[in-house]
Amino acid sequence: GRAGEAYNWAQYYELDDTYAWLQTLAIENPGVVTLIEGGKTYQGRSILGVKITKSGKEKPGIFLEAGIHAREWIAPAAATYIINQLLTSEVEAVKQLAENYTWYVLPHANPDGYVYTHTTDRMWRKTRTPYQSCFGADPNRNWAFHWNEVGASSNPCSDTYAGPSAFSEIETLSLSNYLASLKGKIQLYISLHAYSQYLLYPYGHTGDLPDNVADFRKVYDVSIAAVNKRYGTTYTGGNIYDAIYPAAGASVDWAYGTQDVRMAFCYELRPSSNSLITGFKLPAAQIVPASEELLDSIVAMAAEVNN
Ligand code: ING
Ligand code: ZN
Repeated sequence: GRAGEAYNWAQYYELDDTYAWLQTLAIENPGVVTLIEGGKTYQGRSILGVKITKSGKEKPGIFLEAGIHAREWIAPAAATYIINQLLTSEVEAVKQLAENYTWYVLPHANPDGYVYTHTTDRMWRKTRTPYQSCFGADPNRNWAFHWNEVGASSNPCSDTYAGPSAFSEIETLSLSNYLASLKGKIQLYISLHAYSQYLLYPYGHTGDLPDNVADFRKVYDVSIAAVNKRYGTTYTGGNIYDAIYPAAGASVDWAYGTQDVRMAFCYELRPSSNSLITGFKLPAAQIVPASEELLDSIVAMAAEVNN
């Protein structure tokens, strides 16, 4: 960030700036904000996040994972916006959201990749593990649930390389171990991506629908209605396989398929797919509106998940 300026949502930050901010939050909010390490990276970084217990007590968990794809900069920015709102909002619905749940938020599920988008290649998506003549596996194709069955590549140079095996990436392996350590505590798993303004639910590996698809559909409906309210932003979506494309080995499918979470969703944030804005380069001036409408949607989602 710019020297001397407080952390804010008018700009995109580098990894170290956000990690420093998370550390400050833990110091300034004792008993409410705890630093968590969701895992490690190939280059030895920490997947740093926060656990937020606003009421001071353990509540049903919501897990928010962002930045698994390095170039989708709006995702970590929106995740830190939500952290800040959970801690500071005076809006009754947001206060309730903070108090009624234990929150686990990881703004950067792929730190090595994110650093690389700042230093070298703005359009990098994957991890940075070396594989033959190329680098990285797609951390959203690397999870051990119907791994590499469809919609993933076995070519290490592909952007959707599934990796040499399920959980080959230390990022997904360590994060999955962290999630497994919380098994039974997480009610709702949310993964933030960009772009196209979609709200997606399992599965990615098959067009067969989850057993509780009627519940998913209800939650989906209220969530896309809520995202539209503030600025008229239109989201569409549905089950991953039919709404966008077949894609096996994603985090939401693993969470829903193996971890007994009640529901798992993926938001593909702004811009829309037919926007004139280059997809992954959402102007920083849109961080706030994109995050406000996302929070509106998550307020509605969390309320409906319990109905
Ligand atoms: N889209 C997601 C991707 O990993 C997705 C879509 C979401 C697939 C959830 C599977 C599960 O391809 C982007 N833009 O990354
Ligand atoms: Zn993505």
